[in-house]
This record gives sequence, C-alpha cells and structure tokens, in this order.
Amino acid sequence: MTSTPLRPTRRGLLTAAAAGTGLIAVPGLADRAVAGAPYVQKPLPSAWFYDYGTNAEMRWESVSPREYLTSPERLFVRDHTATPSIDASTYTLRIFGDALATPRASDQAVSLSYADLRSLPVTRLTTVHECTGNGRSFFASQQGTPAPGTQWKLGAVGAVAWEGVRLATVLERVGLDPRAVSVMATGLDADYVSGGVDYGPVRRPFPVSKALDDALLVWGADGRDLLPDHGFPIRLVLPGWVGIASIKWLGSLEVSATRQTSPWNTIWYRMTGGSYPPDSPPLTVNPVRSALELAWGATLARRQVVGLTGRSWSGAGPIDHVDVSTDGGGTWQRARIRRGGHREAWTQWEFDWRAPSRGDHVVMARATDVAGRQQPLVTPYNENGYFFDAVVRHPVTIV
Ligand SMILES: Nc1nc2c(c(=O)[nH]1)N[C@H]1C(S)=C(S)[C@@H](COP(=O)(O)O)O[C@H]1N2
Ligand SMILES: [Mo]
Repeated sequence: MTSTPLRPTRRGLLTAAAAGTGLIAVPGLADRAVAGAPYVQKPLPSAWFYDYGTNAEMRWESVSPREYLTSPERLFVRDHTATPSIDASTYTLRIFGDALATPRASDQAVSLSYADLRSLPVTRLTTVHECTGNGRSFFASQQGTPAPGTQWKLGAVGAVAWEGVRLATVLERVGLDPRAVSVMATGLDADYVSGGVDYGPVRRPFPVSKALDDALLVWGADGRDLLPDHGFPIRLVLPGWVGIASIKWLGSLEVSATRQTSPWNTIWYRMTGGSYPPDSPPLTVNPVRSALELAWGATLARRQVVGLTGRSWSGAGPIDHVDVSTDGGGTWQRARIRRGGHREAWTQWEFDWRAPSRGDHVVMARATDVAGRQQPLVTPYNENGYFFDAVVRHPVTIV
C-alpha cells in the first residue's frame, strides 16, 4: 500500500476497501486521485463490483445467463493511475513515426480529431476484454504462491460490443511505409509512478501485423459512446490480446521501422520469475478460462437438479467444449453449450448438478478451445501473477 494517507471518497475509505478485499499492493496511485477525486468515475455498486480503488472487478453472481454482453456499467475497470476527463471537442490522436510513407517526427504528427475519426467507415466487433492478471488471487488461495497486484478473482473480464474504425483503414489513409514493424500506443492518462520511479504515460508497442489485421480504434461500446473509465473518447482494442494492449484514452500512435519497447512490454506483461527464462516475450494472446455465474462460496438450496451456468473464453478463438466436476476434480461431465461457436466472444454453458448432498462442495469448470488449448489444473508460477488459467476450485455449499 501507499504510505500517503488516503482521504475518504464517495465510496468510502480506500484503505478500508483495500484491506477488506485482500489487495496486496497498489503501486503508483495518482496524486490527484489521492487528493480526493475518485480513481474510477462510474458508480461501482457493491452488488455488481468488488472495488479495489483504482480497479474494480465484476461480480460473477451479478451476471445474468440471459445477457450475453457485459454492459459498460458492469464492465471491470483497470486504471494504472486514475480515469482522466477528456473533452472530445479538443481531443486529437497524433500519428507519427519513421515508418509512415512520409516519415514524421513527433512534432510533425498527423492530427486526427474525434470528428475525423468518427467520419471513417464503421466496424463493429464483439470481443472478450480481459485483464492479464484476471484470476491472480488463485496463485495464493489455490496454489499457495501469492503474486503481488490486484487480487482479482475471475471478474476482470467482459464481452463487449465495440464500435469504431479499423486501425488498418486509418494507417492506410495516413500512409504506411512497407518497412513498418511496430506501433507504439500511448495513453493520455497521468504518468505511472511506482516505487519513486516515473515510468511515463501508459504505453505499449505491438506488431504492425496486428495493427493491419483486426486492431480497432474504438469510440463506442454497447451502442453508446465509451464511458470515461473505458477510454473516452477513443481507445485502442486489440482483439483476443491481453487487456494492457488495448490502450485507453489513446493520445498517439508511433509507427516505427524498428522494434519498440516500453516498460509495459519489458518489465511488465511478460513472464518473469518462477521457471520462466529471462527473455520471455511480451504477452499477447489470452489463455483459456472459465467462470461460474455464482458468488464465491455461494450457498444454494438443495434440489433434485441444481442448475449451474457459466462461461468460458479464449483469446485464440471459440471454445470447443467445457467439462464440469462437482466432486473436486474426481469425475468430469460435459456441460451443454447454450451460446457459443464461431465469431462469438465467449461461450455460455449450463450443467445439471444431480442430487447434490447437503454440505460443502468444490465445483470446477474446464474448457478447451478450438485451437486445442485446455485449461491446466495448475498454472506455473510467475512473479506478477499473469495468466492464471488453471481450473478454479469454486466452493459451493448446499443447504
Ligand atoms: N491509457 C491506459 N490504457 C490502459 C490502461 C491504463 O491504465 N491506461 N490499463 C490497461 C489494462 S491493464 C487493462 S486490463 C485494460 C482495462 O480496460 P477497462 O478499464 O476498460 O476494462 O485497459 C488497458 N489500457
Ligand atoms: Mo490489465
């Protein structure tokens, strides 16, 4: 925790919230947020969210099996500092770099206004949007090897119907040199300061191949303008990739003929520690994960058939099948797919739990995607607690 005394916000004392939710470390709290403004701007009702201060996670028990999409009001928030308020009428996206058809230094950038961007051809795409650290708390609670950072359960994820323009379209119009290899996306939020080091604005480079494939510059979600917390006026979305790749409040794109680096692909968001080699590459495609639409430690009334519902998703494509165990992994049975398949962002499934006995149980869901990737029973440790994709042992009590 920060040593700076935190003032109460409209959601209560952040220190108390952090203590109660098992937050291990909050690096780099923004000064202005500490000075009293909330980190997150949208309401975070406790029925929908676990509130960690700069971050908030969706409660899976608040997810209705009747709703496929995650509405912006319910989507998790992950801010390195605090949500900025940006005026769309003065906003500009600056594009520069040595691999534009006409090379441009930063001070000669092409400037696109919000109106310029919104006049471009519209693309809509539903993706699973997920934080790299989703599930991090299970490194501690399930594997006995705690990793610092927000102690997410499984709610740092949502299925979002984005609206925007293909980045490829924008880059074609600006003019791209065939030698382009990487694009650096930089946010307009405050510099990230942690442990006395100013790492500068949140920024992360990605290969030009992803930029030309399915990357989007997004202004809308769920048929409305983005909420401030989710990147208003414009954010980047890199479908299927780690959440950090989808830079919010996008301020600039630098297109380079050489590989670019930032602390967000050298220090963080790559595997370090544990048995990983020192040169592990930056993380890109999300792994396979599953969640039950149930409270953690839910209490359910005994019935002949207890209906369970849940969802599974993968950064690599659709889910092929899901197996459920209600005896802590002793036996497995196939779940019924309710909605999924190709082009779907995640797969909804259901399972009939027949004649459960009264008492404590462990329910587990294990998905396999069409790429053949199956959730493991144990995730190898890494020191930042990324990509916890092991099958989660969900406690349920039948009364
Ligand atoms: N500019 C900026 N972009 C950012 C972040 C940030 O702090 N600043 N957080 C990243 C991380 S770690 C995640 S998981 C996603 C979260 O997006 P959301 O808050 O809209 O759910 O945004 C990414 N983009
Ligand atoms: Mo994240």
